[in-house]
Parts: sequence; C-alpha cells; structure tokens
Amino acid sequence: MMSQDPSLKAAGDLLRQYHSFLVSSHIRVDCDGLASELALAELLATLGKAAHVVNPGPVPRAFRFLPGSDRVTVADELTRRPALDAAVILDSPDWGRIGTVASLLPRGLPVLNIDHHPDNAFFGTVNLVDPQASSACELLWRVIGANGFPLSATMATTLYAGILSDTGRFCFSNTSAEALEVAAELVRAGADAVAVGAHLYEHFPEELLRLWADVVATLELLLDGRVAVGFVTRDMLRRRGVSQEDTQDFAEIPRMLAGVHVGVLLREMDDGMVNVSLRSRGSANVSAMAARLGGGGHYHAAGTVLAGTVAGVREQVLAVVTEALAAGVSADGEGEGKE
Ligand SMILES: [Mn+2]
Repeated sequence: MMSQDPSLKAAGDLLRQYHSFLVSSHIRVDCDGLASELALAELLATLGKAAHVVNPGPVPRAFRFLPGSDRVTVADELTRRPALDAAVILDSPDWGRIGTVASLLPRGLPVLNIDHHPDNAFFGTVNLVDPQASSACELLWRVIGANGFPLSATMATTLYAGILSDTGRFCFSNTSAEALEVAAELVRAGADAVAVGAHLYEHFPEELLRLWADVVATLELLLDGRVAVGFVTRDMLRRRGVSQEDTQDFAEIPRMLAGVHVGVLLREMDDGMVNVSLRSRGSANVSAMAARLGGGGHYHAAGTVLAGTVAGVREQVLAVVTEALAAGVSADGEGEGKE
C-alpha cells in the first residue's frame, strides 16, 4: 500500500493555513493537470477558501466536460491580479512550465508543488513529489485521504479522469496497483467512470477523427520498424478546422503500431516551432532522448519544442533517436506516464 509520505501532512497543513490560493498547471495543459486543479479548487471552496485557477493557456475542448473548467482564467487575460496568500502548482516540474503564470506570484509566496515528474526541481515551499505516482490526481487523492479532507462525487469523477488519462486508460507502464486502487476508491466515492471514458475516448467530433486518419496516413516506419514518425502541419489542422490544443492525444498514434519501440509525433505550431512528442515501450528511454533535445518528461513519454520546419526537426529528432537506439539506451530513471 501507499507509504505515508510526511509531505502529505505538510501539504494538508499548507492548504489549511492560507485563505486565497492561486492554482495552476503546465502550458498546453493535459487532463491530469487540469483535473487536479479543478478537484483542488472544489476542495478549497469546500474548506471555505478562495481558489483562483489561472493557467498559461486555454482549456482544450476535449476537457471542457470537467466540472468547473469554465472557471479557469488564462493568465494573459486577467484584468486584475487576485490577492493571494499562497499558490498550488500541479503536474509541473519547474517554474518554466507554468509560463506567464509565474509572473503573477509575489516573491516569497508560499507554494505547494504537487507533481509526479522525475525531473521535478522541488521549487515549492512544500514539495509533494513522487515519480512513482501515476498522476498528479493520484497525489492529490493521497493528500485528501491523509488529511481527512472531504471528497465529493464531482471531485472523484474529476480525479478519476486525470488518472485514466495519464495512465492511457490503464495501459501505460505507470498503471501501478496503487493507481488501480485509487481508481477503485474513486468509483466507490461516486466517480462516473463510464461518463469520463466516453468524454475522453468517444464523442470525437467528426473533423477530429478525420484528422486522426490524416495523421495515420503520414506515419513512416524506420529502422526496421522500430521507429514510427508522423506529423500534423498547420495546413492539415486548417483543412479539418481543428485547433492545435485538440490534438494532444495524437502523440499516442505512432506507438500504436506493433513492433515500434519509439513513436515520434511532430506538430507544427503557429510560431515557427515544432512540438515533438516521444513515446516508447520497453527499454527505450525517451526521457533521455528528449533531454538531449532540450526537453524532458517521463521514461516512456517525453517531449520537447524545437525551432524549424517539420522536415528539419524530423531530421534532428531522428538523429538522436537513432543514436540512442544504436547505443541501447535504457539509462536511468523509472517514472512513467505522460509528458
Ligand atoms: Mn501528469
């Protein structure tokens, strides 16, 4: 069972001690980041505290079913700074990952850092960091349990969504017994697993599923089928009327092929940059590969953002992947999950 990390109590003490919180998560927020923010915001409201959920960017359409997602503010659109006496940053390894939100935080503000990335910089006043945790949502569930905080059915549904998504529907290698136990507890607490599954993995708008097919058509197999590379250009998005932030799950497409050790998805951004998602299985450590490209992440799921054209970045990434596979890189670190 779960170890009783002393930072669980410290996290609870910090939540009890202060009154007006900024709650935030990483750029290009994923389901785990957003769900952990929203569940925490509900908890803080229940405890009679103010929670300002402020993110570096907008909520992706796919996650707008999560209760409270309409109350997320984008940092650059804030009309005035909320009065704060503490902040909670979820699912983010360092300050750089919360983008412009960092500039909203007064110097010396107490910060609770809740994260499961192996490269977390322990930037908080209190750091609840566990790379063995499946997700930030699992860690938040532990905080709630260890401190006797209330858990509503809505919070349970939200936390379940984060765990389901970060474990790839309980398929990725971070699908631990603990993650499954927490999921079971959440269902017992009223989480609507069927609704969450349908919202995350069905209910695809037609244009999104058509774009999925377009991306499948770009897949190329290299190195005897051990590497698969696909891409999404701005043109492809335009043609289907899909926005960049709705393509997060596409990162999983290349690794879906049998025999693939490393899946690479290149997404052309609006600013001359290319977003690179790396997924792997077995001993292939994409966290190490991403680090060589200026990025980071987990052992089997990592990423980076590079300047250049899709074709240019493709060459750059493939050089690193090829060299790493040739060297049989499995390297250090164990963390799993999403980038
Ligand atoms: Mn996460």
